[in-house]
Amino acid sequence: MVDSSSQRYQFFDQHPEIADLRSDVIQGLSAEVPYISPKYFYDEIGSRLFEEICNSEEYYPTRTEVSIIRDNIDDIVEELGKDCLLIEPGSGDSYKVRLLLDALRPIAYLPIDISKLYLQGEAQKLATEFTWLNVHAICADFTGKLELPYHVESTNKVAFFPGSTIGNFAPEQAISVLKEIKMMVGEGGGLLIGVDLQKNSNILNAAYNDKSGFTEQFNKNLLVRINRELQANFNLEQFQHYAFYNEEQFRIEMHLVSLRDQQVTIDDVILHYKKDQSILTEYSHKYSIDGFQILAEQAGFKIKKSWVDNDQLFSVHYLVNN
Ligand code: AVI
Repeated sequence: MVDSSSQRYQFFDQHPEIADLRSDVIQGLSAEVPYISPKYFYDEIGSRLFEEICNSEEYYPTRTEVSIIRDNIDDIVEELGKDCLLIEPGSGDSYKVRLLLDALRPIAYLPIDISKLYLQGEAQKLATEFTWLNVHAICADFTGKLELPYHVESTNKVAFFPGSTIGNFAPEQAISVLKEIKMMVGEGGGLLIGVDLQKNSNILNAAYNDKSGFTEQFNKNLLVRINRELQANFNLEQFQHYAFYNEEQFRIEMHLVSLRDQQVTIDDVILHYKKDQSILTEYSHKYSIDGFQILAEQAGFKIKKSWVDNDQLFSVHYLVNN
């Protein structure tokens, strides 16, 4: 294991504000259109279920993005330029960055994640695995202000934002997230980003309704988590996973639908649900290549290059700030 005092591994704690699950959930569930923020999917069980989703036959985004990066790695490296400072907001398990590291040889890799222990574990693993790599982990919330812990003048900064996580933000919010990343990489910096594409709704509906039921469990795990952490009494049998592609809005919508009139308590708060009333849990926006390029331009980026797979399922773009 790499020692945290060694030069190659450094850890910077920006002490992100940890959201208050209780007040967020009660506020969301009491709204006119009840919702739970998708950021609460990712407790330990949810993160494991998400991995299962990514490996499922129906969920094409992960394997397609990986194959786009593998098939175009030389081209990608040429665009990004060797010796960059590679920054990954919301780095999670850092699985995809492994595809880039050997070819790109960045001067340092800066994973940013809100989950301190998970980030430390993953960052130390990478520093052990890639014996030449400087890993400077930053504990911060990437949806807030993004500030690097030190100043690098001479190197180009490149952010890596894979997985179409940008799709989980409504377009106006997505522009704000892109703007924040643009400020962080600064003049001359860039962003390598994965974006899921609009396509036949059968493929999309299947991807969010896998036969093994991982997405259903992932969705319902929100209620399991709320029951456990907030002493609530959601009956999992009385809520149904419902995910569909909204063709007018170009987005997957995930809901939990109440199967009957019912009452749920969270601690001392009582919530009422009518039969068929839904709790919105996630949007996953899908873009056309042009549509995403316009969004990126609205955030002030220029499109340097875009790559897609042969079936046009998914896209990877390199955007620059100059
Ligand atoms: C993390 N995010 C990009 C996934 C998506 O496809 O929107 C989350 C997910 N929700 C259900 N399946 C996967």
